[in-house]
Amino acid sequence: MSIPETQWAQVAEQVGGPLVLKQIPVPKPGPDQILVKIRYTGVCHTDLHAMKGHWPLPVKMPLVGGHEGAGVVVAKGELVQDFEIGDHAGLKWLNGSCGECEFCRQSDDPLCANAALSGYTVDGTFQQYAVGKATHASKIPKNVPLDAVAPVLCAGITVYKGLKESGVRPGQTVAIVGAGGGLGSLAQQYAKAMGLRVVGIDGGDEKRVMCEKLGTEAFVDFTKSKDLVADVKAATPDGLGAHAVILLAVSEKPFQQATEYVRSRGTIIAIGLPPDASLKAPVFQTVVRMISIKGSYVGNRQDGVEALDFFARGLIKAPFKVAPLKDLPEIFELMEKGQIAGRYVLELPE
Ligand code: 8ID
Ligand code: ZN
Repeated sequence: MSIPETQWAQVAEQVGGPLVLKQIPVPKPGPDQILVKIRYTGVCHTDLHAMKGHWPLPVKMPLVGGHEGAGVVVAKGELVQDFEIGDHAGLKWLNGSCGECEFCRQSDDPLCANAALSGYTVDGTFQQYAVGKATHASKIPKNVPLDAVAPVLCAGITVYKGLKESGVRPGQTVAIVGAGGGLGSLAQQYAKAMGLRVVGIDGGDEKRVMCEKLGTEAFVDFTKSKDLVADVKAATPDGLGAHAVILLAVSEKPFQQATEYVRSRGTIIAIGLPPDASLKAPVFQTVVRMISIKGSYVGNRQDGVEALDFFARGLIKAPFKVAPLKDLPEIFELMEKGQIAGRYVLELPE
């Protein structure tokens, strides 16, 4: 397989952008890394936060974003045993971790203080060739389509992990806030596959129609509802509220509101990362209704294997639109306005 010296990439030269489509060198894999020829890569709202410098975590600049990259292994370091040239592989947010700290030892590798993050602290997958640590890369079976699987590599794994962290059981109801976005569309499919009942919360008719197809039993439109709390409670089968709330929205308000419609004994899972936002909950209600509030951050390697297995078994079908790499700036604009139902997947030039 011939590997070129240079390649096309979308590069943010400085915090705030803009993005520049340009030729950059093809990276060389280190001893424990694989080089993946990326065929498709999803566009996550995290990529927009990274370029804009929204979070209190320093971002590499210049930056090649992207962390939902699916492609073919074209080179590997001498220590790599689990991948062969020609295998299909996925590069995720967690590009690598130390393997030695307490968190890595206990399979909480996303919590590793020295984790390398694709498209944030190291260059990601908005380029034709990207590297990642082999132990943290995902194996993708050859019969799995690389375009549809790309969003699973962050959005799918993250929502699957969040649903597990919530502790909900089959038959119980989960409220998914931001159901019409990238993570939200996949969350509905995972929830359905896990035997859960879904109340979807988002805005606009395009997202409502999509959510009703994906598994939402009752959709609450936050842009139209006059009493969101009452509407969400009324949408649960017995009117008592959701057993779990999965917060995927990129705005602060739902993070303040969720305690009002979660059921007593219920769990709120914060996943969305709106800039400068706080979680707020009334102490009295939280105590006497025994509400749990937790954060959930991507997934560990086993969560990745499980989430991909749901997909490979045909249980996860979420809509996505394919666009060329050059369209990333326009996709970011749509994303900022909340105008994307589901996920965009970029196709890399051959
Ligand atoms: O590991 C993690 N915790 C993790 C992993 C991946 C992504 C966290 N994230 C974060 C992203 O950084 C981002 O902050 O999850 C958030 C959602 O990512 P996304 O799904 O890629 O974003 P999107 O496609 O833009 O969807 C967001 C949806 O939220 C809706 C929007 O309409 C959109 O459909 N939304 C908003 I903004 N305000 C809402 C509200 N008040 C709302 N939906 C309901 N109520
Ligand atoms: Zn992501």
